[in-house]
Amino acid sequence: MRVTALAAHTPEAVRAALAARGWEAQPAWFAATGLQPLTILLEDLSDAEREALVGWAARAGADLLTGQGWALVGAAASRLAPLARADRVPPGLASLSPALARFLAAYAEPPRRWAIRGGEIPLEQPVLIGIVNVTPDSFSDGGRYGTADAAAAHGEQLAAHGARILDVGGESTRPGAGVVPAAAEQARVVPVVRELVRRGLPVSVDTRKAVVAAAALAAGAVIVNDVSGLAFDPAMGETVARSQAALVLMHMRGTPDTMDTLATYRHVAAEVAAELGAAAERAEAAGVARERIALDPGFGFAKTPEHNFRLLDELATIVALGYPVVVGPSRKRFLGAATGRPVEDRDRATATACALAWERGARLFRVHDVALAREALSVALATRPAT
Ligand code: PMM
Repeated sequence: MRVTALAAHTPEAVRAALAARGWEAQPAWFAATGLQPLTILLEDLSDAEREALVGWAARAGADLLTGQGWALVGAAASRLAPLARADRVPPGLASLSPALARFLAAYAEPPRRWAIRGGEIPLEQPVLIGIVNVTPDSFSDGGRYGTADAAAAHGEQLAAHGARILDVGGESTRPGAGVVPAAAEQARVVPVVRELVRRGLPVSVDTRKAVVAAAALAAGAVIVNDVSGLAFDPAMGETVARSQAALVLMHMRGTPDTMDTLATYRHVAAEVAAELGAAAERAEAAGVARERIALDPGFGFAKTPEHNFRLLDELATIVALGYPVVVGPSRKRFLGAATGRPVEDRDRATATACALAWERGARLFRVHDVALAREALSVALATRPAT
């Protein structure tokens, strides 16, 4: 007998093994995704639910680790599936079904498109978002583009390097930064948005303020990138909903002024996922359509280097929420912590982080050096096409 261990971190190895043995493409794919090992963390369980879970796991042959109010369930996706069906779920576990059904649906069918104002962005290939900062004090490129024309020319160059979207920001969000008055931020951002739109380029506006977002949208922006995840300005959700723009909800805690003191997590990936899930619910309650929302773990915002690396490695937990995932590791301090490189020499580390994030399910990449990230992502794409 010959024994070969297959790679288990994607369904691909099983699919290929079945295809090599004569299985048709579609059944091979279904069988491979069904065999995929999944682990889910259940919290806020009652004693009765925990007992019902122990009984089910013993019958289903699932692995279970459990403590007061929580359980970790490990099983093949096909074994977990009955728990997600109202007609198949064992008595006592009904409250589990809706959330598990949402997760399994997103796992089986990840979003293939992101709806933006006036169109959509396919997610089969990495989507590069080029950074156009028009701030005098951003941590890596502050003060570089003094006029709208210079900033727009830079944006055009990023587009030539492969940026699908240009993200224009007029307020530095580096640690400790204060709030820029809305009028000043608007005066920085709007002329650049207008100029990029005139050149035919899709623009995202990086702002926490509804009035700035509204002005940028009026100038032709199609996406709002809110680093506060709708927590800063109560009017933001409705402003985005009314315009039918797309919305990036980034995770942070507090404000750039206070965030470093709030980098306290017991389990960073699970907590960030829960907080982003709540932000998405707020956005949907304000009227933003689900297919217009993308989520971003917010590298560097209220996170230590260790938190950022845990989050990067466990990005699949954010992806499992079922929205397109954006990452913005570009030139950030945690990459310096790993490489010893200063801020102006972190583009290779950024490109590597992007490739790792693609592998874990991120689809959009907000970077300064588009050409380098694109090159790294083309290798990641060739290794692991989007499924
Ligand atoms: N990082 C910064 C600003 N805006 N937006 C999103 N969606 N994700 C990020 O990680 C992010 C962001 C700070 O970096 P910069 O000063 O280089 O723009």
